[in-house]
Amino acid sequence: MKLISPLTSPFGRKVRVVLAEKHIDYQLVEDSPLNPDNQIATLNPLGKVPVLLLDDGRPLYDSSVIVDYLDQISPVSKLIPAEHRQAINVKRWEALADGIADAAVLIVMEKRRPVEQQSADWIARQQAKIDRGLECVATDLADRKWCVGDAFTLADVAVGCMLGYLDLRFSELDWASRHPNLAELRTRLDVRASFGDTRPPLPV
Ligand SMILES: N[C@@H](CCC(=O)N[C@@H](CS)C(=O)NCC(=O)O)C(=O)O
Repeated sequence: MKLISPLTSPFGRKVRVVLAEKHIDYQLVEDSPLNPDNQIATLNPLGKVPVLLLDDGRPLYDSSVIVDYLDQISPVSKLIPAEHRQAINVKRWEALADGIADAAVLIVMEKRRPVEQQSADWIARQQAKIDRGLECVATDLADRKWCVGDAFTLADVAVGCMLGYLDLRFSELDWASRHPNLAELRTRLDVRASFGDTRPPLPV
C-alpha cells in the first residue's frame, strides 16, 4: 500500500506512527495539496492528505478512517480497544487532538495568504480552539501515564502528533510550560521509535 502525505502533516504523521507501531510495510509518496501539479483530488475529492492507496487501487481517507482500517487488518499492537465504550473513548480523544491540529493547520494556511487578505478575527477564533483544546487534553490526562486506561493507544498517538505539529509551527506558543503533564507525555512518546522515525523536518 502507498501513503500519500507530506512529512509535515500531523494527520499523515498519525498514520505513519500507526503503521510503524503495527510493523506494516508501505511506500510513502511525499505529496501535498499545495504542490501545483499534485493529483490528490483524483484520489480524494476533498483534495486533502493523507490518503492511503490500497493494493487493489482503492483510496482511503481521512486519517481517522485509515488508522481504524490499519488497526483492524493487523493484530499487532492493537491501538483501538475491542470493547465499544473504550473504543469510543479513544476516538473522542483522537477527535479532540485532530480538531486542535485542524485549527493549527488552518492558521498556518491563513498566514500564507497575502497579509491584506488575512483575517485576524478568524485566526483568533482558531487560536481559541487550540487553547481550549489543550486545556481539555491536559485536564483529562491529569497525572496519568497514558490518555486512556493504563495502555498506549491511538489517543496517545493522536495527541503526540498534534503536540509535535504545535512544536513545528507554533514554537512561540510554549504549551509545555502551561501544561507540564503534556510535556511529560511528549517525553514518553518521543522515545518510541514510531515517533522518533516520523519526526517532521524543521521548516526551511
Ligand atoms: N480530517 C482530515 C484532515 C486532513 C487535512 O486537513 N490535511 C491537510 C494537510 S495537514 C490538507 O490536506 N489540507 C489541504 C486543504 O484543506 O485543502 C484527516 O484527518 O485526514
